Amino acid sequence: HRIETELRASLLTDQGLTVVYQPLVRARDRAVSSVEALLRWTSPVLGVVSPAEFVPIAEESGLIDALGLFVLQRACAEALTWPDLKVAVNVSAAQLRNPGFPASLAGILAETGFPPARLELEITETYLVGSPDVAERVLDQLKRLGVTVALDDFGTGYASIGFLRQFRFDKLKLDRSMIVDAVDSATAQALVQASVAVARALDMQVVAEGVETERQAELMRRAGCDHLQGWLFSRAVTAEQISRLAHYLP
Ligand code: G
Ligand code: G
Ligand code: MN
Ligand code: NA
Repeated sequence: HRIETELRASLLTDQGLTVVYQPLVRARDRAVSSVEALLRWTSPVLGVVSPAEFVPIAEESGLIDALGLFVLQRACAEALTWPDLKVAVNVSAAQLRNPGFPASLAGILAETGFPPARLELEITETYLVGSPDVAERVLDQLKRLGVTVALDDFGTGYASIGFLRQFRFDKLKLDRSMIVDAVDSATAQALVQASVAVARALDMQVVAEGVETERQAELMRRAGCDHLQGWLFSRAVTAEQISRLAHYLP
């Protein structure tokens, strides 16, 4: 596969792969509360390729381990210069299924000196459904390193109340599709409120993702979401832009 060949080359030469950061804001006052790291790739041969396209190929080809560690290492190194701002990194199911992952993560934290409490791992339910008991042990292992965990893309699949109870995520990220639907569907709105109630009962913070309009933001704030993320507030920006912004944090 062309994407696989080029991605391997970019990883080997450490060229063309960058990490950008999208701010999350506190719903109450819209102060920046954390950032999500997002991978970007400009291949010298293929041009800009979206992670939506190359991450699945990396997962199938086994490149995801190296790619995932690249993002973690880069995010930890860059975020070290931003006082008190937490950084969330997406970790794919295939990456978590590698038994060496927790040790690799511990190595990156030790090498960069990044405080584990400032790192959050975003995990999708795809990882949990296959073998929930293995997943539970791995998540416990990761949490013992001092990092926090967020359940990403909630509302798109099969995650149940039982799952939320078993896995003890620190944060629940409501998928953009739920937020879009809530604007003109009372049912969708009720589902957001119910999700917030479940999260509250389990002591999880709630994030509304993909907020693009003022109307959505206000609706999500009133529904009880703690944090908002989306183009209404900011697109993903460079590490340098985040570090400049960090001077103005509360
Ligand atoms: O940032 P963007 O909308 O282009 O991302 C598209 C998809 O790729 C999203 O599902 C996002 O979670 C995923 N993605 C972006 N960066 C990373 C990454 O560093 N690791 C993994 N596993 N997925 C990522
Ligand atoms: O799967 P995950 O939630 O990690 O995906 C995050 C993706 O959502 C990123 O690729 C990011 O570019 C995208 N994103 C962030 N904010 C918005 C938004 O307001 N609208 C849309 N359509 N996408 C967004
Ligand atoms: Mn995410
Ligand atoms: Na998401």
